[in-house]
Amino acid sequence: ASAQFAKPKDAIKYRQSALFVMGQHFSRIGAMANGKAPFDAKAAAEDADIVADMAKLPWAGFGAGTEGGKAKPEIWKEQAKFKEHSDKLQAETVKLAAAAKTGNLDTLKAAFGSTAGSCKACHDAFRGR
Ligand code: ASC
Repeated sequence: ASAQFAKPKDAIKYRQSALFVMGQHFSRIGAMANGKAPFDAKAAAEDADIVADMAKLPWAGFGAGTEGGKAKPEIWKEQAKFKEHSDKLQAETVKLAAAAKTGNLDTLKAAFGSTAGSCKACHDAFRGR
């Protein structure tokens, strides 16, 4: 997988960039879900589609020999577990995008909560500082 990148640093920058863009759009949904921003169903649906698209990308940036950044070395030692987390996130973001399309704030809140739970579970296991 790292062969897709010219240098390990590029893989690290790629995964961090995908996660950053995903986080920006996920946070906008979070602000609506938590009542810190007015609920705009159209914007939430657009944000959620971007989150679901971005959620597909970071994993290619965690190939062999790309240890570094905030990623814990455990990622490369527990690859099945890491993949479970990344698969779970992708499944949750597909549900988030569907929830956002209903235009119902309570539905969106529930999907936001379970998606955030999958972000957190992986961060707790595999993100250092
Ligand atoms: C976010 C974000 C995360 C998750 C995580 C959930 O909005 O950027 O990484 O939610 O904080 O606990």
